[in-house]
This record gives sequence, C-alpha cells and structure tokens, in this order.
Amino acid sequence: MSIRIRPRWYLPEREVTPESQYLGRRDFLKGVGAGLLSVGAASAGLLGCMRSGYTAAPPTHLLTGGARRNPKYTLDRPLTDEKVAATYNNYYEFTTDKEGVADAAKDFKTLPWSIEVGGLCAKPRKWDLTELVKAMPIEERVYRHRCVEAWSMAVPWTGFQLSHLLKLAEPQSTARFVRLVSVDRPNEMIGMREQKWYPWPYFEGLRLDEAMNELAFLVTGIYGHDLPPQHGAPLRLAMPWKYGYKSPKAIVKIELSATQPPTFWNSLSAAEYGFESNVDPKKPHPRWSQAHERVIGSGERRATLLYNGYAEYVASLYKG
Ligand SMILES: Nc1nc2c(c(=O)[nH]1)N[C@H]1C(S)=C(S)[C@@H](COP(=O)(O)O)O[C@H]1N2
Ligand SMILES: [Mo]
Repeated sequence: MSIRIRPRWYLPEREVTPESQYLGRRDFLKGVGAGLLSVGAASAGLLGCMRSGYTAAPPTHLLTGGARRNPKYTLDRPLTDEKVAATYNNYYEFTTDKEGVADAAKDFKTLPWSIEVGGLCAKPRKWDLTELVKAMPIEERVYRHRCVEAWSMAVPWTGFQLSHLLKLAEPQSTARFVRLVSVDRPNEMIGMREQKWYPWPYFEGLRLDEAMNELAFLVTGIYGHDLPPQHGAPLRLAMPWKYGYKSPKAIVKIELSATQPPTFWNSLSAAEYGFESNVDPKKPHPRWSQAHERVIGSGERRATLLYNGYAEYVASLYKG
C-alpha cells in the first residue's frame, strides 16, 4: 500500500510556476525530506519519484505489440530516463503535483477502451481500441516534448499517425478542424473532483492540416511497452512541434468540424495559451521567456528551437 499524505504546506501552486521556483522548492524538499528517502531513489539521484510511494506496475504490451523503431524519427540528444519521465507529469484530472501524478493515477482502468471518431466525415465509427491498434501500422518514434512551462524531455513513443485514423473516417470537404476530448471519469480522477473550476473533461483542437501532418502521432506506448496511466493511457496524442498541452491524454473522442473548436487552456486564459501554440523561442509567454528549456533528469539548460526542432516537417503549414 502506498498512501501519500499531503503535508499542510503542500499547495497546488505549480500550475504555471516558473522553473526557478520549482527548483527552489525541490531543493527545499531535498533538505527536509532527505531522511525519508529510500536508498535506491537517493542514489539514483532522480529528480522525480522522491516524495511518492509510487511503484510502477509491471509493463504490458497489449497495445504495442510488434512495433519497431522508425529510424526517420530519432534524435541527436539522449533519451530522458524512463523513471524520470514517469514521475514528472502534467495531468490535472489527477493532480497538479507533477511528482504525484504517477501515484494518483496508478489504479486508473484503461482497458477496455473505446474511441469515437465522428463529426463531418463519411464513416463515423466507435472503435474498440484493441481493434483499432490491430488495424493501424504501429511503430516507435523518438520525439522531443516541450511543455509551455519551459521543461522538456525526449522519449520513445509507440503509436500510429493520426492521419491514418482520420483517413479511414473519410473527412468531408467542409471539415477543417479536429476536436479531441479526454475521458470524463471524475469517480476515478481525484483532480476532477477537487478542482471543479476547470471545464472538464479536457478538450483540445487542431487544424485538419496539422492533424494530417506526418508528425501528429496517436500514442499507445512509451519505452516499448503500454503507456502507464500517468502518461495518458491507453491513448494520447503527441504533437511534438506544439506545447505539451496540445497533446491530450486518455482520448475518447475525435470529431471533425468546420469551425475552430474551443480548447481547455485557451478557454481559461486566451492571452497565455493560444489555439495554435507552436513552440517558438521568440514568442514569450506573458509571464516567462520561452527562449530556453530545462531538460528534466539532467537539468541541462537548452536553447528552445522554433517548432521544437521540427521546422522541416511543419514550417510549410504556417506560411502566410
Ligand atoms: N487530459 C489531459 N491531457 C494533458 C494534460 C492534462 O492535464 N490533461 N496535460 C498536458 C501537458 S501540459 C503536458 S506537458 C503533457 C505531459 O505529458 P506527460 O506527463 O506524459 O509528460 O500532457 C498534456 N496532456
Ligand atoms: Mo505542459
């Protein structure tokens, strides 16, 4: 059993806290919590997984079988340590405490799962996810991930192109946007119950041409196995040239539309979170610079690249 009791001073202050403050608080925690750390966590020196009693469930391969790494999508930078990525998450349906998501989400039931594709298309369909995965060319891709909060990671995702699923649906000529909706299960997602002011369930949107881009990737796995709940199991998006919040987790619905759909963060603060939200080092967030990023795990500071380094794939989408 691993029950985490929140100290009184624990506040969900990190929603959009600048990185210097995370680090300050973490150093503080290292100080006061050192006596409680397990030898393993301490000697691994990991940034995450320090406070929680989280232990990962053994990985399964129900939705990743047979996937091979596609050499076209690799990176010249080291992969983020799996455990670091798995213990530093954004998933507000569970908690705003990044290091607490893994534990808060560990019992979330991810199978069976269905995903509905509908709206302006000739072939709307509700898919059983296991069936969908069998129908899709599954592969592994190493992508960068850049959060709007100026941290980043590089992980191997397993999945398939969103375009393959959309093509099966046969979009009508009037369809110009795609709306994506995350699961709505407040009984199992404590953050939805505790943070009632958010417009749940989480919703996102893309232009149809962005959704059809080869980089737009529906993800069922990470590090060669099924996604653990904290990464958005059993199905999440990876849009590597956009800020992380454009990649919804636990997707249950994809809808083609003629008009631009509203999005979760944009509806909360339009000045801070635009619809497009492409990674752009020259366009600061109103409260902090986007010129650099902190690589989780190593703590290295890197210059942020336009379109997160994916200009060759996506720059043509934004001409004129
Ligand atoms: N449903 C849902 N999807 C979400 C979020 C969320 O809170 N809820 N957070 C987003 C943000 S801000 C980021 S950075 C990524 C984090 O993905 P990871 O935890 O797998 O690294 O998920 C995105 N998808
Ligand atoms: Mo993010």
